[in-house]
Amino acid sequence: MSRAIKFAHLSTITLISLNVFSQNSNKNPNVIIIMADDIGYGDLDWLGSKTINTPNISKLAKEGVCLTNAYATSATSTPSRYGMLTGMYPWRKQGTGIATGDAAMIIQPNQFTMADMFQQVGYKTGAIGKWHLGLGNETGKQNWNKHISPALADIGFDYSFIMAATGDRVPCVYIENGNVVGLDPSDPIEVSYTKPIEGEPTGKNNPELLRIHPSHGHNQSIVNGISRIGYMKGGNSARWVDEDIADVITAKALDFISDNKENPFFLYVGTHDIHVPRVPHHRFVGKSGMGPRGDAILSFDYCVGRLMKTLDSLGIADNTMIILTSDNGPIIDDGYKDQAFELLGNHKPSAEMRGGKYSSFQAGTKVPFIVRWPLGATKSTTSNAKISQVDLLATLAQIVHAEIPKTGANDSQKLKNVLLGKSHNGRKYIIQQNVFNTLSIIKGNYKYTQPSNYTPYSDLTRTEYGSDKKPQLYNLKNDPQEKKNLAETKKRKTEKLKKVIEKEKSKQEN
Ligand code: NG6
Ligand code: CA
Repeated sequence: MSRAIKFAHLSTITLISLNVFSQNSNKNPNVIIIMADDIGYGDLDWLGSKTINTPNISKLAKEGVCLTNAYATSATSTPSRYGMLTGMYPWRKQGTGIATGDAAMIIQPNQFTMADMFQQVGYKTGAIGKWHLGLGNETGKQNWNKHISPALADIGFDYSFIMAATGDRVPCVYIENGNVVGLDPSDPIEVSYTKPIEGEPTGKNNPELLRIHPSHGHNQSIVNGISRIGYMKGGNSARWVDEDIADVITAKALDFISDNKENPFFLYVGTHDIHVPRVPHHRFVGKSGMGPRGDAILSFDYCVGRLMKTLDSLGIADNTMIILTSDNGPIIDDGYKDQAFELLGNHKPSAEMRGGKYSSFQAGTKVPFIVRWPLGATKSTTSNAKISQVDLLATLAQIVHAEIPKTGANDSQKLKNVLLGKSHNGRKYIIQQNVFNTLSIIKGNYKYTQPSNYTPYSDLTRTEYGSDKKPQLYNLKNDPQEKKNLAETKKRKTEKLKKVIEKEKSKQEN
């Protein structure tokens, strides 16, 4: 079904006027969203850092707007990316938790996406890198040896070059426009998340074959001497080389930019850095002094620099908006023995916040957020306005003069002036979600977290998940580390914030 038919409920007049606008306007910026993986608020030198040197990101930050109170909707990847791309809170929809590598497509073709929005105003749209939002119609039923459908073309992307899920999940191959890249038909791919594949070694049974050992989980199929989550067989010529992932993703992004330099484009780049397994290219090995985790941050910075330089050399940097953020907060040990704890030194991935990836404490979802657009955004600005990644869809639509259908992106707010550093009037409140789908709300200086029976702490990830059987209320201004639960003493405030969440929850998903 063509996209125009899909969104026929946008009136014909609107569509015509939008097309005319896109043809006549040369002002609409190119938009690149760089979505880092698991990079924490304190992991980059964007607000001044003594422990990590990320010169390209520092430059981006100096030339743009640093949004210091910006949030991912969720403390893990799949829901977070779902929220950003659809403008809908992921907790409204079942099945948006951390996806397996053989998950069915989570965003439905009839759902309005950020890519649809850009297409409607004449942009070329691309998604490159980590996907983690499923492919095909049915979980576990994809035929990786044929064209996979539905895929990204069905939700608004003209071009895609992706990893199906994460670096630590099979299948460990790239998929370009629905087809596995470099596949030899005589060595077909088989994938299973339910049972081992006979005759295939695993990290559990064959640790002698491993060059990197898991610390927890990650003991199934072995690819490039690293055991992963899930089982896979075949596709040897198509398997990625972990050391090259960052360069491959960057090269594809640069090609997409060069191919589209004459027309407006929207590019979503999901880096694998700094998710596990952290195996950066040998150019970065040992360079951070913090082991693979720190080296992967340097690799990330280098790739951002290459993107920036390409925009400069093509003469399109001024009218290209780069948004750099992360899908969730940081984690130190996420399942491989890579010495991340041992070599951390004084570096503080969570900055001064409590928690990290998976957590409902602040470090779970409060992420780095930089916007650089020389022609449109204020230079060298820092803003403490509240904004969520869920707002990007409506905000970017506002900037490129696109319409959003009535049933789309309902949770996304138009915050153009906030994004561009011209106003400090952000959202009234932020709603965030931890790995157990427990919701928190931040309004004014207060933060309320729903009670839950889940574990408050994991020995394996060494992370506080923020769960508590009792409701939690913190004053983030006086107590940014969320140490003093005020729920008992400030009952009215607690009740009020609880009601705001309930009201949000009662709104329908569409
Ligand atoms: C967890 C994995 C972790 C990571 C995470 C998803 C184990 C023990 N842990 O289940 O390593 O893959 O899922 O990360 O398997 S995310 O950033 O893509 O959400
Ligand atoms: Ca992540």
